Amino acid sequence: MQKLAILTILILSFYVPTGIALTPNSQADTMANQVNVSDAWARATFALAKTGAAYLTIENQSNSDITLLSASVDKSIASVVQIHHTVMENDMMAMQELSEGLVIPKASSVSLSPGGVHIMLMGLQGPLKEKESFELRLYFADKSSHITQVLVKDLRKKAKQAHSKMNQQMEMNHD
Ligand SMILES: [Cu+2]
Repeated sequence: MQKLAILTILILSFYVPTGIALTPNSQADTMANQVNVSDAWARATFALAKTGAAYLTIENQSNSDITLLSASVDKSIASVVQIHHTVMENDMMAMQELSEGLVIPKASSVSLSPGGVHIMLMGLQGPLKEKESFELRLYFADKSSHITQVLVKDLRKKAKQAHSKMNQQMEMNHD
């Protein structure tokens, strides 16, 4: 029994400092603590759409490169979330997953925008409706994460012509 008590004390003495380091108020230099995410928005979708896309700007305020590895949303929004980039393949626009993640170089910003890098929402549970919003969680290479609110905007109303061809093609590639 004495051995067990000593073991317990040993374990506790290891756990207590760790517990303090992981409190939410910690100023730990995690990647998530060193990014500023802004302008997060998603395209409103058609009623039966199975895919959607979200865009945002990530500013890396640290002096080291930061890698955005993946993202997730609640299962009530979409079943799969991937980071995609857009490439030309045989004169066609195609989307590919950035399986290694997206690097945000030190002390700079990267903007995800239509026609370029985007957060792909697959297996939409329902349409993304204008003015609604949802939480998007971004995961970085050090396993830290950051939650941002994504606002749904309807671009079809404002920029019908500019987007029509490209977005149609991008949607087709995913269906
Ligand atoms: Cu995509």
